[in-house]
Amino acid sequence: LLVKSPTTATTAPPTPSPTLAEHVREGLRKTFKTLSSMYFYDDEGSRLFQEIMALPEYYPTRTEYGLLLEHAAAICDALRPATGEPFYLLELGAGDGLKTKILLRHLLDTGAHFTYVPVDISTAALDGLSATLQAELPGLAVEPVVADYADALTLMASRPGRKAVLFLGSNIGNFLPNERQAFLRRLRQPLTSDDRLLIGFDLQKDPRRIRAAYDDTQGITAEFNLNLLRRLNRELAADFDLASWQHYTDYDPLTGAVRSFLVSTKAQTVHLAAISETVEFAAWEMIHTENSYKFTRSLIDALAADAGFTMQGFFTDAQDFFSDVILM
Ligand code: AVI
Repeated sequence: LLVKSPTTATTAPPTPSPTLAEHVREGLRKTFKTLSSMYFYDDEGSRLFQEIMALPEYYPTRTEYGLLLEHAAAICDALRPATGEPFYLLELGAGDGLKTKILLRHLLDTGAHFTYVPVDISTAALDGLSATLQAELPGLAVEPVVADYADALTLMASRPGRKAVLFLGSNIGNFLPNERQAFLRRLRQPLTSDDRLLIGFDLQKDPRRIRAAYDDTQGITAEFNLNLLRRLNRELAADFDLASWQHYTDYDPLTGAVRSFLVSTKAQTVHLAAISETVEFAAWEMIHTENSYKFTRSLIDALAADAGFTMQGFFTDAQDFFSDVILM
């Protein structure tokens, strides 16, 4: 079992982790204020995201689940070596493993020899996943790696055998275009022409359907967004009054981006004691908190080519809502 010690630790205020403090200070000093969506996922945020994935409006998760079920055989054939030799199935971002289990089960049922390597920066996420997998798929070999994605890939590159890398969900959509490009190029570096990469991309569709997925009627996505302010109150000793903030989201078909904001409903001053910052907000001023890009086939082709990948397979659901793409 290969388990590195966790790289992040949550500490009580007023000793914030330097990255959160630095990012928040920088983001709230900008002319158009920003906070990074990577800070959504504290315990409460991760719980809310689980709720989002089950919402009627949030189609990506259940669509990808259905498409993996439908195309499991073809996807697994593309991921495993044709010769039947052992390989590594790496997954970037552990999640709850619900979608991954479709592929794991299919591979086990068809006699594949492989080790599943879930990669995450959260030890807790990996521990939870490993425990479920051990109970549900006792025959599975699991080697969790607590690391940054690129580091994990570099680490595994020294092992012999194919590396089939999964990046499911539409996590790629949360990067800005230049970050996305850099991320894919970096992933490509440690991989060889024998390796494979499976990435999930949410596709452009009826703009109203996309918008609704990020502004559900039960207000769970709003809670998820507002939870970021709760986190700053707790971890940076801030005094955001949640009653004067609202969730706002919009889809821009020109760029394919859903953008989410936190809106200050009145002029107000916020103090962040742990980083000695005082921030003024005008009435209806916004903090940009998230981008969720939606793609087209031609955008995906261009992105793959730019990073030095060849498209080996393009799988979608019957409605063309979502795609899982195999790159090599
Ligand atoms: C994690 N990520 C792919 C989600 C998305 O769809 O961009 C996060 C999310 N934000 C609001 N709803 C879901």
